[in-house]
Amino acid sequence: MNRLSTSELPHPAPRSSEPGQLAVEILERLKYRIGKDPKVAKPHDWLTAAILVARDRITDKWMDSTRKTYATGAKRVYYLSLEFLIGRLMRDAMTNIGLMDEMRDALASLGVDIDVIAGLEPDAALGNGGLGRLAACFMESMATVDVPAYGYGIRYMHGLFRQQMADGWQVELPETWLAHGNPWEFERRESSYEIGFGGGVETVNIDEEVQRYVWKPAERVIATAFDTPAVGWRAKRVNTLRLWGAQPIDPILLDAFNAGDHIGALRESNKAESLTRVLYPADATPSGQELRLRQEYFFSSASLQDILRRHLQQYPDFTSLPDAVAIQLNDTHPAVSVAELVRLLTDVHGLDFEQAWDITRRTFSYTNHTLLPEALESWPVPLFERLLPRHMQIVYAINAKILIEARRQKHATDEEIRSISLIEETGERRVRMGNLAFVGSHSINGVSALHTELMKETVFADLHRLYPDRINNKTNGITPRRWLMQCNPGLFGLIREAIGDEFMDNTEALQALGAFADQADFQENFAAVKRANKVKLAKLVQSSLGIRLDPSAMFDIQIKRIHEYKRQLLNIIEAVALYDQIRSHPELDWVPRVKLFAGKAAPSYHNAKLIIKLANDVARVINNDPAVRGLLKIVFIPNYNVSLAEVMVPAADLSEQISTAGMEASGTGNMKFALNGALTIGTLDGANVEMRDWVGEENIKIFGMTAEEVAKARAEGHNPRAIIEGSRELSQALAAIASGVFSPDDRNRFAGLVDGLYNHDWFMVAADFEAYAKAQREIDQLWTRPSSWYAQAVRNTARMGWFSSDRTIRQYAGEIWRAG
Ligand code: HBZ
Repeated sequence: MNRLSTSELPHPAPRSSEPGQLAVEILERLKYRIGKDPKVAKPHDWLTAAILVARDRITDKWMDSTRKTYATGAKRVYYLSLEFLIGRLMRDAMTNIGLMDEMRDALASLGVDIDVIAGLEPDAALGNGGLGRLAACFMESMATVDVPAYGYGIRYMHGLFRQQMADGWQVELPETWLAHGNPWEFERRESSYEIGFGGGVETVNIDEEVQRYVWKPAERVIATAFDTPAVGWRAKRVNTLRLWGAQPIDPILLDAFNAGDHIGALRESNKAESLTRVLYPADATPSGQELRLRQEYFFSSASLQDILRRHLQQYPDFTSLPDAVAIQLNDTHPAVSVAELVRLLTDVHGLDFEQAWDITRRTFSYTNHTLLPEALESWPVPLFERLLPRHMQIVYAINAKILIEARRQKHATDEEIRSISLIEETGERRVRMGNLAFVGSHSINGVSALHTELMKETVFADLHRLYPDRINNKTNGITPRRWLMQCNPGLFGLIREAIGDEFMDNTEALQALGAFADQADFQENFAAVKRANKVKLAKLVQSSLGIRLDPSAMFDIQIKRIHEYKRQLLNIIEAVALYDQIRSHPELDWVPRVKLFAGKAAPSYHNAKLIIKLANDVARVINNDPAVRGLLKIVFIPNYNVSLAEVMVPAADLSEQISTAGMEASGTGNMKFALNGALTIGTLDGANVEMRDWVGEENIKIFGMTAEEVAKARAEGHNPRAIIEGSRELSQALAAIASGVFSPDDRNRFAGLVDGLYNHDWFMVAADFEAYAKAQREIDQLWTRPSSWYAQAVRNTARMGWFSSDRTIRQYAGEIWRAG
């Protein structure tokens, strides 16, 4: 192969996957796109150059995919989500397009280590937690299973805050993922739409019978598209993630500027940019902020205008919309879309209300991710009316229609009418976004079997009685590319050696690994891979926190948002109890354990932040007590994000999935750990229930109250004080925490937290403690029998194939979207 020198390089460079050719292309991008000589190029420049090369290859496939969608007239799926928790894209995109090995060689030939530059790519953290990460897994799986899909969201300039620790307390710092630019995205100035806010509604008489409504917004901003390719496995298809940025109509108010008001001249500009400046960091308590509603409407309207424009390019009118288009609402955050589509179809495109409503309902479907009452979105009527006056009218019109139908056809009682109404009438009048999303959709799905059943019995009980065919289940999944192949190359290689390649295209073929579960030599190899992953995590902990971990100890990991219902507190209290036991019984054979935690708390969530401080306070005392002899270590790793999860998940021996039963809609971390050969200790909650069914109850440690028992205890009133007083271990642990053993500088710091357990214990921490501690000691016993432990671990990996998001997406496509 003759190598071209950069000086004789034709432009554009010919395409070949040969590493020498790739190296040429990298040098070409470095010179012409970044303007750097290789001699002075910084690691970041190499990263950008490598991404640009990969992006060009991807772009060819991208255009093929778009052409194919047009040519076949295939139905398009639109996934509307206020969050996409993507993480890094380089390894993902390059693996999926089959360029990873050649790129590694090409960069090496230029003296660049791909792992070093890959580590410089910032995480795109445009999401809070599970809901946003699910959207990212879905983008990859929709491309993989060949569904023509677009993700729509917001291009936040600042993603989820960076978490730092200051003396064990969480401190939030701004995140700046765009600081070095974003080589993945294409800005599309031509795809821009006007978005209005406020103002009033005028009526125009078209003729004697027909009236038209014209919304005259007081404020307007421009939404501009930024497109990022979403590459499917083996680059079968490349879809588009379209994120909206905001721009002012007048970037500078020249009159104001010329009058000397240089700050006021930027008013419009600042106002527009504030819309997309930052991701709201609350994951379970939607903030009642006006800016949040503005964000929701901004991205809903831009997305729908874009969808309608694309539709009219291919079809004469909108009667075909429900057959050509499926729009999935990711939780209620885009629910205002229901009213916006009705508005666009009636006011802008001249359809009558009945027709518009019929099209709307047949086009939308809605996914619910939570039953927590405080997390269900609703907006005060006065705010909604002021910001979106025309939408308020439409919400009333929809409500009237639904309520009349409910009374006349379904003989709904007054109480049922109150509960299904789009307007909350008790106390301050509010628009209920969950009810709006429900009535505006033909499908409403939960994200695990248990969660879906509870939806029918609780939040949507009355709507479900009226529309019994709408609620269905789609159990969540995870992409096996990121969460096995890429994050755990050791295990991936071992599996391939054992069972061949089929599982790479069909994750359920992992079943074949079950045959190896009891083989001693396979177990040894499996354990060696796990150990190597633990060594890698231990190095990270050593270098970032200066804590030395023994990789032969059991790595017991709980990583997720910090929330009372997820019960990190239960885990910490158990650690305190164990600490006490180790000190009281030094003669016993304690199993060495490292309990690792990571996760962010919503900045306004007082108790969650206190729980982080408690973890750090307890860690300091236990880790420095010589009496513990290193048998127990506690580590809280700051700034949890997707990239950190990619290191922690493969290194876990034990996965903590211990939410109060009935409260975790599904969980997806639970799936990642089990797929990577960790055993789970968990409650019968969310998808844990289905995981137990798949891996077998002998291969998962389930403990504690059921959802039914929790509901009963809450309804009948339970007595946590009696429970605590009945458990010596628990009362001693709580006494130690409450009296300041771990907080000598502020002995009362945790008194309130402990009081909450004595007085109401809403999350059943005390109620589940004994069962949890017992389950942990059984886990210790199993650990002392490595062949039994690894047999179970291998079976977990072998039996988790069903939890691939490819399966989930096939179910959405077949049963909800009727696409692909
Ligand atoms: O969605 C999570 C559920 O808690 C989890 O059980 C499930 O697996 C996952 C995917 O279905 N929910 C969230 O992550 N929710 C949010 O992040 C959220 C964000 C903003 C809000 C409310 C909730 O205003």
